[in-house]
Amino acid sequence: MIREDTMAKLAFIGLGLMGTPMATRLLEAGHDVTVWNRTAEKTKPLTDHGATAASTPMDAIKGVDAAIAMVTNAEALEQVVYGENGMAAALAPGQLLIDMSTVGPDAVRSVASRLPDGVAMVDAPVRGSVHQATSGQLAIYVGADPSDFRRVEPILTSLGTLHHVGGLGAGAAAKVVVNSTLGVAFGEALSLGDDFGLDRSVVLDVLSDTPIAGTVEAKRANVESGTYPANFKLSLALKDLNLVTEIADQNGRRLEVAAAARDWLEQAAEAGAGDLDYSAVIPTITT
Ligand code: NA7
Repeated sequence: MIREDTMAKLAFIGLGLMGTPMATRLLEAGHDVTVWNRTAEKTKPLTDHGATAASTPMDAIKGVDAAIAMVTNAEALEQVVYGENGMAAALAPGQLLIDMSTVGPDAVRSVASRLPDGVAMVDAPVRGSVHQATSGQLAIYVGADPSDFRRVEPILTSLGTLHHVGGLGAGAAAKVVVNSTLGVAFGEALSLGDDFGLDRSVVLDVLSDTPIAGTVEAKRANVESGTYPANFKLSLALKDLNLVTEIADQNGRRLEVAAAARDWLEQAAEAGAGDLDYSAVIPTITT
């Protein structure tokens, strides 16, 4: 059980662009954190901050109150839970598995359905990227039973603002809904400005005063410099738009805007932009 009067003992699995600042914040909040990452070198910044590095996910979760996974996709989550030396082999009654990756509700429920008796699962994917992860300003969409929500609240609060959106899987669903708006409207607006012969900086200025202002502000430097260092990888945005179009397909629905966004992202990924920031879709649209 999580000791509400003290800090928690945690395992953090997955030290990518998001996992590294999130695990760092949990350490800074005073939690006792054991980390594991597939590429072992990435544990160094965390052990420098006082984390313990484990050699397998199974070792990482021994004796912890809760294990947090922050990995690429459903396949990676499956691997760290049920793969060789995965967490499931050592998860014990009373422990809690918190998935903060964006994998969709089906994957969350599938993982949860096979956990050992007495092990609870919560889905808690996040909106925001490296900057918000570093400053503890993520939006966290939590799918959990009320009692499990009360258990995760004191842990996740140092990472951002929690939104308890329903039972298991609801957090994952809310995140897919949020990312369905991860659109390409910005890129299309820029290309339209180009077609009209407007100056790029004028177009950026006028778009800064519209409902897509947040995106314009966050990505303006990328557009102006023509460089797209990853804050949120384009390949992950494509994964999310695939989750959107899959659920729509299952319901016999065609979401035209999401389908178009997915197609643009796929073209950019095929052109080699998968590891760049998702805003690297813009040159695919504008050229
Ligand atoms: P990154 O920076 O691409 O990091 C992905 C992490 O997932 C990284 O630690 C990877 O380990 C790990 N990973 C990927 N595949 C596997 C497998 N098969 N087994 C174990 N670990 C794996 O992504 P972000 O941090 O930006 O995003 C994480 C999630 O949040 C994602 O769902 C986003 O959509 C939202 P590596 O370092 O490559 O060895």
